[in-house]
Amino acid sequence: MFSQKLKACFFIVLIVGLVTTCGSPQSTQSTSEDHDTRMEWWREARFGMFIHWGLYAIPAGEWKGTTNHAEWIRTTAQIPLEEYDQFLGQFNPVKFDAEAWVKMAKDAGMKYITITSKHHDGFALYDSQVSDYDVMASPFKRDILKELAEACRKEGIKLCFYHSIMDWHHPDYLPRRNWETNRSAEGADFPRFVDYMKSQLKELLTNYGDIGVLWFDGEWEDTWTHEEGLALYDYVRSFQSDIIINNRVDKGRQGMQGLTAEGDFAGDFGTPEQEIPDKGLPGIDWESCMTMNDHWGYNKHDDNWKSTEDLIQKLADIASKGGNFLLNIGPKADGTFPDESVERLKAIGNWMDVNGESIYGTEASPFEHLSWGRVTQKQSGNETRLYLHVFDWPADGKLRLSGIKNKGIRARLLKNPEVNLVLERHEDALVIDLPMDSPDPYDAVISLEIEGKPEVVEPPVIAAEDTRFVGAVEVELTSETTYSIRYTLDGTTPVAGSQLYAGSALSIDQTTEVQARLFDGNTPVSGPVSANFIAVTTQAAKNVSNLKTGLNYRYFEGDWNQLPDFDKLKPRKTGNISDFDFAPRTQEEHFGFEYTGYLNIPSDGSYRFYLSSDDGSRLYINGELVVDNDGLHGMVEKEGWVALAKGHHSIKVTFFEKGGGDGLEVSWKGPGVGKVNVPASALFRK
Ligand code: FHN
Repeated sequence: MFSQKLKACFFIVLIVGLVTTCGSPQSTQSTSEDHDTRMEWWREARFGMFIHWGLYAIPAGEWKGTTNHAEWIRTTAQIPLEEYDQFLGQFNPVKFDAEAWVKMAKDAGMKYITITSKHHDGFALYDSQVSDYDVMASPFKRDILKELAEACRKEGIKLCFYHSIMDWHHPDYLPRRNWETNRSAEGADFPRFVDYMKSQLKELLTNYGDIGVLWFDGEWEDTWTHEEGLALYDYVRSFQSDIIINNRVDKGRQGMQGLTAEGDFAGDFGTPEQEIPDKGLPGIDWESCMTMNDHWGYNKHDDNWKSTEDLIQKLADIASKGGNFLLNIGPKADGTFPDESVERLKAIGNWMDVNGESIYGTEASPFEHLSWGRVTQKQSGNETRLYLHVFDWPADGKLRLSGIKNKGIRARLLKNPEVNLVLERHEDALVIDLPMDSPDPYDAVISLEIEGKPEVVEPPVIAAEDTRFVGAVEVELTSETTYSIRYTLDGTTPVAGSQLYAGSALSIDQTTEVQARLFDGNTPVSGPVSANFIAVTTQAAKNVSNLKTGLNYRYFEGDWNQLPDFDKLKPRKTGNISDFDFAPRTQEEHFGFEYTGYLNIPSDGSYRFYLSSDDGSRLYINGELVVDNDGLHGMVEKEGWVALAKGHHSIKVTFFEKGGGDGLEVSWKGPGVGKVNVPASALFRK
């Protein structure tokens, strides 16, 4: 009847998403047993501190009046090497206290610290015998990593190193920055750079004791190859066989979502950056790294701090998907942590003091989705302890854990563990009576012990082309189980007497809330799932004629941190182009485009549009903003929708690139059209 490994997913199937296929992020030599053994402490830890610190803390994000820089400042402000090296003579963090740093991490509940031994600027935070671009060449003259290693050993915290492959200082590193026109690459020898990098890694792996993780970065440039990545992985492990290495040692990382592509790519875990995977990926180790504000390195102007609530809920969300959370601190030039970081670390530590067991050593939730929060779990003998992370406290004091078949044994608040809460079964759910007020403003955790391993029955899936429709929409109800599906169209919860789904799609022609639920005969065995379908009317097509193929474009150059108002700028170039292409650009960074024209819509319907860009972009239809993907970021996708009548509609796409990678993809999905890039054949101009 029900196979535990088969679970219907609780979501509306709107598009056939790209399923991230992950290679087994293994080493080139290790077996899965070796991998599991090495990962044990890391999987137990779940929570670590990232530290981005170096010469860039001195300008603190500001350069000649621009204030949105950080650890990339040498590139984003295009500072010539000799000018940047002035910071070497100024680096003197007299308030640096390794013990205090490690205590703050430990008190926050963090089990490891990953610090930049060398970031892209090439400056080494330790005493390197193979470089004079290190902390010993600064007025500080103390081996920061040595002091941290001592303090970590004393406090039982794992010390880990972030090491950048990309190096903007070493003469042998290639490529040069494209704006460094006066810094010749004459004589540069990349293999000699690789030897230098390996010499520094040997220093880091032989002079600072056991290192937990080598966290590589800066692997994306073409000079670094898959073959080098495989070799570097084995090289590092030749010094410390138990060390863990992230997937940025090689070339398998898939952008900012960070997981490892299919193939023989080296790396022990995936590295989503500034984001959290939609759901856990069984058997895949991954760690989300995030800033507390918007910068990795210290920026004195950046006040966009994530709240303590947000950070604690992110920690719970990540753990509920089986991942680790690497939360960043960008220390100031004097060696202290920003006050706002200290404040958040303390608050997180207070929460971890009570609830740490719901994070450490837990595994991903057996539930696909819960409206009130997240779940983590730990097996203990033939029982399971489920940790219910309640973000939204139920107004009626009744917490429902739907679709669970197991017998409930005991429920207690971690904040008040000596009190057993009333635990009852009601139909498909275990229901826990809670006090009227939540004991924690951010995430109150309930420990629920159940018999055996979790047996969960996910609700049916409500599948449709879109939740908005013109005319009518076909809605299918599916489940991977063989339970029967009952549904309602009036927003009420399905009961034994509700309509039985006969297997053919429901045709909905007005705004309707559909609810569906699984039944074993007359007994509900899953919770309900609901979806709102909204009837919309189309925007009329434009009355245009004599159109030509392609788009008009205006090309701009400038240094922006968000999309500028291009109407207030003078374009460097204008013309027409077949589609959203960067061909007219004359430089790799600091440029922008505005594309305008008409989009030919094949049939009346509700259309979703998607923008994937690095950096920011926006899409307008008939003058209305439909997708807003503005900002400084990697290739991130945003979407929007609009109902359009068959015919031509005006389209405008704006884009800017600041620095680093760049890209722009404009795609759409509509009646009978799966998600595809907008074809040039649909683009027209006057
Ligand atoms: O370019 C770096 C950036 O400075 C920072 O170190 C982040 C943290 O993972 N990694 C790279 C951007 O993806």
